[in-house]
Amino acid sequence: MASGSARYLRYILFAIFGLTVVYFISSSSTPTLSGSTSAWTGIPVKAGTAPESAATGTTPNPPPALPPATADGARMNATFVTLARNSDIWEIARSIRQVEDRFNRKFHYDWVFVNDQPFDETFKKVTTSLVSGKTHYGQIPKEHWSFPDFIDEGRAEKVREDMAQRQIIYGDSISYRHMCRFESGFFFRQPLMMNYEWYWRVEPSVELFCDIDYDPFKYMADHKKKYSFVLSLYEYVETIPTLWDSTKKFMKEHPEHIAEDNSMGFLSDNGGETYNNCHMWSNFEIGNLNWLRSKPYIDYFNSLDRDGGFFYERWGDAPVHSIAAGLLLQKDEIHFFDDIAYYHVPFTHCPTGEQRRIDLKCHCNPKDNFDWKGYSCTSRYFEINNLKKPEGYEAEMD
Ligand SMILES: Nc1nc2c(ncn2[C@@H]2O[C@H](COP(=O)(O)OP(=O)(O)OP(=O)(O)O)[C@@H](O)[C@H]2O)c(=O)[nH]1
Ligand SMILES: [Mg+2]
Repeated sequence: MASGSARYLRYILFAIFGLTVVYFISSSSTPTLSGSTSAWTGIPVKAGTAPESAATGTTPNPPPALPPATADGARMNATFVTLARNSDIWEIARSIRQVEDRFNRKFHYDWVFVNDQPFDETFKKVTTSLVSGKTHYGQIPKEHWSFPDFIDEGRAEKVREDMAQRQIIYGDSISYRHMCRFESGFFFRQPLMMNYEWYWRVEPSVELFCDIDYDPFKYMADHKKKYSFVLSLYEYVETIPTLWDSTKKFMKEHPEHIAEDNSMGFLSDNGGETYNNCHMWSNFEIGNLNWLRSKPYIDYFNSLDRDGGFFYERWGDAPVHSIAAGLLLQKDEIHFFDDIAYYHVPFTHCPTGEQRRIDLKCHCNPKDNFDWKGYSCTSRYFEINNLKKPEGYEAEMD
């Protein structure tokens, strides 16, 4: 009896010990939201990874189910950014869904939305539900979305009337001009953007056609890239008749800002005498915000802004960003993301090469690929950078 009781006691002690071990193991793997460590990865979060406050609100999302799948688990100090109106909600919802499905559901980067008007509840509710990172909503200050005092509004109005008559696309629009000026000179200095180092611009109604299983922000940082593109083309010259004259004036005034090994060969066919109108399409961009906030870029933007072409012509942010990247950056700081397959009406970038498209699970039609067509400037990029064009490009030329 006595030895039987001792055996029972031993069983009970073993059971208590076992339960205690199980308890400690399970409680130490339960995520905790406090401290400076990522709750889901155990990886220390870099200071300034995300802004703490928003100009008009921040909506935290529930914790993601999966840890970020970057190569070494490190997260970049990066965000998506979208300029949109409340009426763009269903078009931007489609873009977000694509970006999430192809990339961000594995990475959970934040998304900053900016607007010249306050965002409404529907916009915030729907976008927050779709983005797997944190969402932030900001209103653009008046001085970044209005005529500067040095602009003659009467002259600007006459230009709009004339462009309307000549049926130049968006030629009669004031808001389109504010948009182009904002994207050229101000989006990267909004309070919500100031804590980030990298951005990925997304517009309404764009499509992504292939899986992106690595972190393009990290790729940019690791390879010392500052600006990137997927589509390039010739600008509609009627919208920028004097942009190159203004640029040449800037180059003369600020030779110290011009990079030695620049991409002038992409922008000009005669060593800089005239502009060939080639630009990288800025509705897609992954880039470095510190470069846009640097003195060379700001000096260039201020010089263009003073010359008035955002209002006296209809300068687009795409040629402005491209000329800046082409002249102020070393040519190897500009990256072509061949593996990011993309559509913005009316052009498609679909990677060349069947095996590549299969590997990336692409669903674009290779016939739609714009890269090697006559109106694309991507060949020039390959030529000035001595890059080998992918096998099979000749078959996609027309
Ligand atoms: N808040 C706000 N956003 C705008 C306004 N106009 C354009 N946008 C945004 O600015 C970006 C560029 O505008 P788009 O109308 O797409 O210009 P686009 O790409 O040259 O022309 P589309 O071929 O029509 O797409 C988009 O993200 C728009 O949602 C505006 O007046 N207010
Ligand atoms: Mg657009």
